[in-house]
Amino acid sequence: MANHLYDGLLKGRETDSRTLLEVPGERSWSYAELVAVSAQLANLLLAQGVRPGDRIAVQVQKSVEAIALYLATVRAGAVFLPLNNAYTRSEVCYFLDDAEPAMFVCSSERKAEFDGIESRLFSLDGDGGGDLMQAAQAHATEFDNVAREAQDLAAILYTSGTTGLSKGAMLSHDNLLSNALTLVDYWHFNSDDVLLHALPIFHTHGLFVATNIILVAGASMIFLTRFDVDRMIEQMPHSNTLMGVPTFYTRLLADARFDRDLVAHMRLFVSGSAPMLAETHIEFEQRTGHRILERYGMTETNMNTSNPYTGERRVGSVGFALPGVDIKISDPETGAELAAGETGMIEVRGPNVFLGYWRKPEKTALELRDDGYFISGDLGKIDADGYVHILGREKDLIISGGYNIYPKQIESEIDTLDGVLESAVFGIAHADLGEAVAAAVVPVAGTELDPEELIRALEPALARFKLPRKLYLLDELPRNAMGKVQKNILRDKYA
Ligand code: MLC
Ligand code: AMP
Repeated sequence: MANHLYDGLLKGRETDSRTLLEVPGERSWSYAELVAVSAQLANLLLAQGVRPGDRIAVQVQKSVEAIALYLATVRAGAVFLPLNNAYTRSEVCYFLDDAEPAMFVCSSERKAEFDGIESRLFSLDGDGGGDLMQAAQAHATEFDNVAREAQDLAAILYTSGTTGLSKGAMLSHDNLLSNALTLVDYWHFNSDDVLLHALPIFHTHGLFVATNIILVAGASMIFLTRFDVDRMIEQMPHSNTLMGVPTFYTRLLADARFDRDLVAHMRLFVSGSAPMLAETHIEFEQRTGHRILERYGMTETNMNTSNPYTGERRVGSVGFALPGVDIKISDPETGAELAAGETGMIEVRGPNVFLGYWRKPEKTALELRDDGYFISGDLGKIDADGYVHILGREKDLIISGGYNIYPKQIESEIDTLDGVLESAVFGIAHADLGEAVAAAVVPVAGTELDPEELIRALEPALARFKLPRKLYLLDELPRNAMGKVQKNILRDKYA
C-alpha cells in the first residue's frame, strides 16, 4: 500500500543489489538486504500489536540494524522516536512517560534497568546483538507496507524549542520527504555519491538529512559508528561527500594528514547544526581548496536555508531560503515583519515545518503561528542579496559539539543539590566544541561547597555531555533592575 515517506525514500529500489551501506572492516549492505531486514522488523512490530500512530522509542548505538528499525517503523505506520544514547535512565524515563511508546528498544544493559517496568521492551546492541534481531529473524522478509499519507506522523524528536522544557517535535511523512527531495536537488546528490557518515543517527542531521538524502538519491554511505579522526582520514579516499558539525572540521584541520591531496577528489563538504567560525571556513579553504557549504536547520523544521552549490558560498552566512521555504525576520517583541537588513527573529514556513509539539497544544501555539510561520528562537537578518545570517539566539541554549543543551534543565538539577541556593548555567567558548557548559553556583550562606563534588553529584541525572566543564562558586548572581540573571555578564567574565 502507498506509504508516503517509504515510497519516496526507496522509489522502487527494494530489490536493488547495489551497496547502500558499507561498514568498514565488516561488510556491505545492499538496498535489497536492508529492505528485507526492515520487512522482518516491520512484521515483528505488527506481531507485537503495534498499530498505526504508535510510538517506537529507540535508544541504541549507531548500527545498520538501527537504520533498518527506522525504516521498519515507517513501513509499519508507526512513529520513530530516537533518543541520544548518552541520556541517563532518569532522562529516558521522562521521554517514555511523555510519549507513551508502544515499544522501547534499547541496549541490553539499559534493558536490564527497565525489565518489569516497561512492557514491550527489546534490546539492540551496537553489533546487532540483543533480542530484537533474534525475534525479527522468525519473520518474513517481505512486508505489505501500512498505508500512510503525507500529513501522517512519521517521527517525534525531542527538543526544547525556544523555552527550556523538552517537547516532542512531531514530524510528518511529508516534512521529512519534501526536505530530503529538496536537498538532493540543491546539493546535486546522485546515485554515484558515497557519503562518509560519522554523525549520530538520533538527530535530524545524521538521520533525516544524511541518511534520507542518500536513500532518495540511490547513493551509498560509508557508515562509521562515531567520529574518529583516524578513521575519517582512512575512509576519506573511498567517499566523495561529508556532512558534519563544525567540530568535525576543526578536528580534521588539526591533523596534518588532512591536506589538499587527501580531499582532491571530494565533491562536497557540508556543515551545520552549530555556527562555524569564519576562521574555520577560511583555514579549510586555504588547506584543501574546498569551500565548506554551510546550511541552517532545526529539529522542528529540518533544513531551512543553504548556501548555494554553484554560486558564492558566503562565509558568515547560512545561505538562501531553500526552494519552497519562506524565511522572514520579525520584531521579537511585536512579531511585525522587519525590512531587509534589519536584525530580528528568524521565522520559517514551508512543507518542512513540523506539525506541532506532542500533546502540548499550548506550547505549539506560542511558537507556531496560525499562518504557518515557526518562530525559531534564532536571531538574524537577510542581507541585500538574500543571504540569511544568524546573529544570535533568543532561546537560552548552549550548542556544544552540535548537541543542544538547555541551561534550565541543568540549573534545575543543580538547585536540588544540598547547600545550593541558586545557579546560572551558560556557554563559554570552547576551541573543540564551539561552546562548553559552565555554571555559576551560589551556596546557601555559611555552606562550603566543592565544585568537583557538585559536578559528580549531577551524574545520575544528566547525560555526560551536559555536565558543566567549569563550575564557579559566587556570593551572588549578577542581576538587572528587574531581578533577571544577566548571563551575558557571566559569559563575558568567564570567557
Ligand atoms: C561528547 N562529549 C561531549 C560532546 N560529545 N561533551 C560536550 N558536547 C558534545 N557534543 C563528552 C562525552 O560526554 C565524554 O565525556 C567525552 O566528551 C568524550 O566522549 P566521546 O563520545 O568520545 O566524544 P566524541 O566522540 O569526541 O564526540 C564529540 C562529537 C560528537 C562532536 C564528535 O558529540 C558528535 O558527533 N556530535 C554531533 C552532534 C549532532 O549530530 N548534532 C546534530 C543535531 S541536529 P566524559 O565526561 O564521559 O569523558 C541539529 C539540526 C541541524 O542540530 O541543523 O542539523
Ligand atoms: P536543534 O534544536 O538541535 O535542531 O538545533 C537547532 C539549532 O541549531 C538552530 O535553532 C540554530 O540555533 C542552530 N544551528 C543549526 N545550524 C546552524 C548554523 N549553520 N549556524 C548557526 N546555528 C545553527
